[in-house]
Amino acid sequence: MKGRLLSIVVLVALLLAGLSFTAEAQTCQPVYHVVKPGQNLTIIARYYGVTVQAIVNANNLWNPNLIYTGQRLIIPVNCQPVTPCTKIHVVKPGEYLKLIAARYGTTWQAIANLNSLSNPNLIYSGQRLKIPVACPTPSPEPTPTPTPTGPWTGKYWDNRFFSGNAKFTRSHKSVAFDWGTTGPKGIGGENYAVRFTRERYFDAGLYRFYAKVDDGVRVWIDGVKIIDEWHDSAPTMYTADRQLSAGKHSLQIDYYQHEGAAQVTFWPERIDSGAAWTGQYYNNTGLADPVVATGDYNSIDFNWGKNAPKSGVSADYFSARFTGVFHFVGGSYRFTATSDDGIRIWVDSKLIVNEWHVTSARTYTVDVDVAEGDHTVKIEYFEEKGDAVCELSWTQR
Ligand SMILES: [Ca+2]
Ligand SMILES: [Ca+2]
Ligand SMILES: [Ca+2]
Repeated sequence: MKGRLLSIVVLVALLLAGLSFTAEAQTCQPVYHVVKPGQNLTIIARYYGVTVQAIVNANNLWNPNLIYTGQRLIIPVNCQPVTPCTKIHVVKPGEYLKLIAARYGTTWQAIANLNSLSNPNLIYSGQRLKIPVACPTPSPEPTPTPTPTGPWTGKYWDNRFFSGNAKFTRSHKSVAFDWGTTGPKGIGGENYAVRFTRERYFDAGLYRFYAKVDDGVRVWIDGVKIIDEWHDSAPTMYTADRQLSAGKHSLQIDYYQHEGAAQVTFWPERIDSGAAWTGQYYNNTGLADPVVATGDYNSIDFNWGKNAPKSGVSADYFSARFTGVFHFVGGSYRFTATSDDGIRIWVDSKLIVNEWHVTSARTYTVDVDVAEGDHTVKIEYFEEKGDAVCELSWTQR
């Protein structure tokens, strides 16, 4: 009789343990969201990783565009039944279930249940028991360190207010984006903000900073705000002029897109009289010393005809070298050169035009990818006789 009673108690205990375990395993708390000002269903759905339709269904919303601040929404988050995690314990001599349970911070009933022990008092040395343990929280996917591909750091928020943490960070060669209505990858086409930062060297001089955006933009140099156009807008160009000392300066561009199309392009340009090009002339066609004249120019746009380019230089059988450092925002550029007679052009160490021969005036066109940054452009030119022409220009494609 006593033995039977004990069996019943044990059985009830086992049943209870089983029931409570089952209940725990299935527990899935409903998630509620209280709508805050400015939030719409798209934002809320994205935040919880569910679809707008799922929220609409869960709340019987008749018009998904009509939600109000303070409204309490059920969020149908994915509710996975919890699978208990276990580890194996090998029973040692003298151990009993309660002792083992205490060691693992569980109950003997839970162990008995998990191992379908018909008699929890009957365990033996060497027996392998499954022990319910807390599941290790899955370590978050290691976020791959973005490979630095450029001097700009872009931090992207999926809201217009830089609120909360940035969704991701990317590096960029330049700030020149036309995202249209699709938006940056991983963000969507509307309601986002990007903060671009970098340091760069500037020669001393007067610079014009250009920002062409849809919608809002703010620009800082060394922490001083120089452009403040924080409003919705069709694509608009804003500029600000600043005198800079030689050295490194920090740049920050805050940008936001509300709705419709989106673009942001930023670049600086030196606008003071600091001549862009320096030139040296030689009285031979092979750039052989000595230099017989020099000149500073803002553009290479020479049509000397039958005249000499400068006093001290012959009208025929001369050569010249022009060099300048220019800032490129990065991308594909079309270089157009016209020459009578020969011309060679380099961007940094890359020879992009090599037409070192006698000719009447001819125009050469070449498309070159130029990374964002300062680049040295060098022209070598020679005139044999007759007319003399030397011109170079480029445009971003
Ligand atoms: Ca827009
Ligand atoms: Ca000539
Ligand atoms: Ca000629």
